Amino acid sequence: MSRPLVLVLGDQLTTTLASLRDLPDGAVVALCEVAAEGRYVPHHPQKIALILAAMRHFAETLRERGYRVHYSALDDPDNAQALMPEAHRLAALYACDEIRVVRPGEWRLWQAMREQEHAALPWRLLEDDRFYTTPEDFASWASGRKSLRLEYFYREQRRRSGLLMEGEQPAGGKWNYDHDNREPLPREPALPELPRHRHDDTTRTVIALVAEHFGDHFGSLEGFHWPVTRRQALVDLRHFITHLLPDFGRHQDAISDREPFLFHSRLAAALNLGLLAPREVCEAAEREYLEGRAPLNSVEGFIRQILGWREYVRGLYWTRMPDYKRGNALAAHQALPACYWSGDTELRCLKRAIEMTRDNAYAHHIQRLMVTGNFALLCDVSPEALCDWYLAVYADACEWVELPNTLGMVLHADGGLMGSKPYCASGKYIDRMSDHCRHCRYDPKRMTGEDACPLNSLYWRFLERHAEGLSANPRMKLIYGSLARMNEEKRQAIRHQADAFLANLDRAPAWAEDGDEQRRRHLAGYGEEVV
Ligand code: FAD
Ligand code: DLZ
Repeated sequence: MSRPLVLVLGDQLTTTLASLRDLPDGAVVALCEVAAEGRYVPHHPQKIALILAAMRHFAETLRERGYRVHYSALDDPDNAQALMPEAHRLAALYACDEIRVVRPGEWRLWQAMREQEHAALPWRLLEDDRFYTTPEDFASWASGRKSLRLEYFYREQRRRSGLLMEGEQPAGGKWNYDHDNREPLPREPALPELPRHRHDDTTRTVIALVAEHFGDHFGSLEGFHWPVTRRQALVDLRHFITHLLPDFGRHQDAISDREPFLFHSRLAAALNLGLLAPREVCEAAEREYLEGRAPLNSVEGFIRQILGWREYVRGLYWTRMPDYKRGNALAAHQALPACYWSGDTELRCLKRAIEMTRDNAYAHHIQRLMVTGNFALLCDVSPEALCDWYLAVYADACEWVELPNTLGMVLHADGGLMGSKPYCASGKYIDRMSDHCRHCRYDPKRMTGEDACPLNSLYWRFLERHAEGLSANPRMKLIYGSLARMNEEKRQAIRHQADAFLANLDRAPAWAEDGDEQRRRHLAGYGEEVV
């Protein structure tokens, strides 16, 4: 009989995980804290603390259920400090004859593990069945289609899952209620207190450990409030469903200068680590509609994010990697602005999104897409630099979901595979959807001059720069019509304004330059040249 070492990764904390089923006697389950995973991008300390605290609590749960568990703590003297070497060390220690692991959330690890499938100590890779779809399901949906738009995938998902379906028809007669979901916020939105989770000894120890080892990374540990056990994650789910879901839809696109979370669920981290299952979250939301406690526009909008977007980006990731990561359709090559690490900018919207990110390891979707994302798009930030930032700074960041959102949705660097047009916006958009401009030194109505919002001139510069590739796009016809009607004098003034802003923009040094070995291996994993 075989004696497997079952490696459970930091984002696989689910008791029904495929690799934990039907284990032979003598199997050893290993969870490994390793420095390499904390450093290959400079993860936010709250993200690292969340993962390590959740791993330690999960190991306890497994022990209580009778599994034989080996836990490699970060400060164990024998720890090899990288996932695969540590798994090999433990396999030798327990005389295991294979290593089993569920498909990891990053192509770099999956590829490295696949290369070991026929090694003397073979790695057996199992499919991750915690999603509604497997990469294989996505590939067969995508096969032969000209367009891979979310909307069609989502309808198929609704039919397959039966969620919000009335026989063959979508509940309420429409698939999508986004039209009702664009309300700005009232001046004083009534938001309930967030659940605060008690920090037990395990969590406190981890927070101190992270402060010691990763305290130099961007981000504060102070406001750590993430759920680190399934029980705590269920408290957050219940809080969202009861207090926030009814208003989730109508304020989904709003941005506040003061409130970081608004009516968003903050459940992505718990979902991505495996503390919650997408099915239970979607079904809990559906129940609120069926029992008359939440309106359809909110429930449909929320379910679409999980059943639609989350599954869709994962399908894209696994069927398009590793080429996907090399996409740079708009030929953007600039470094990240330094303010992404410091928050030091006079653009109020950008400053607040970065400060909220620093304090909470969180920003909601519209801040990611339309504030930090839009600014980076307009400043020609390279996909690599921007993706590394997003992967580092959010508690929920995992490459399978981060990369398509950043490279595809924000930067349009996949050439329009994911979105039919770039989400570029001027100051007018921020003014309409937020209260930032009231607190900003710039005027969103002005295009040029000292007080003009930089987003305005950058926006038109972006459109001019990409006219050849974008002006024929039917969804951009209107805006290119406006550009064509602008006289040359005005266009030139806007160009000067934008160029002057960009010339003075402080750019951060690429952190690959520090020679960090993990980072070099990470790049090498994607076939990039390492110099
Ligand atoms: P809610 O607004 O409450 O949404 C509910 C759930 O739907 C989320 O918890 C999440 O699981 C899912 N969801 C919503 N939007 C998306 C989306 N576009 N793609 C996939 N799932 C979605 N999400 C991550 O989970 N990890 C990431 O690394 C990540 N990186 C992103 C990077 C960029 C540039 C952008 C624009 C979006 C990114 N997203 C990512 C998607 C989305 O912004 C986050 O899922 C969301 O903000 C998390 O907050 P929440 O749980 O309060 O979400
Ligand atoms: C993100 C992360 C961090 C910071 N640390 C660990 C760790 O010490 N051990 C571990 O198993 N996983 C960690 N992770 C999550 C992994 O990076 C993640 O499992 C892979 O990137 C694949 O998704």
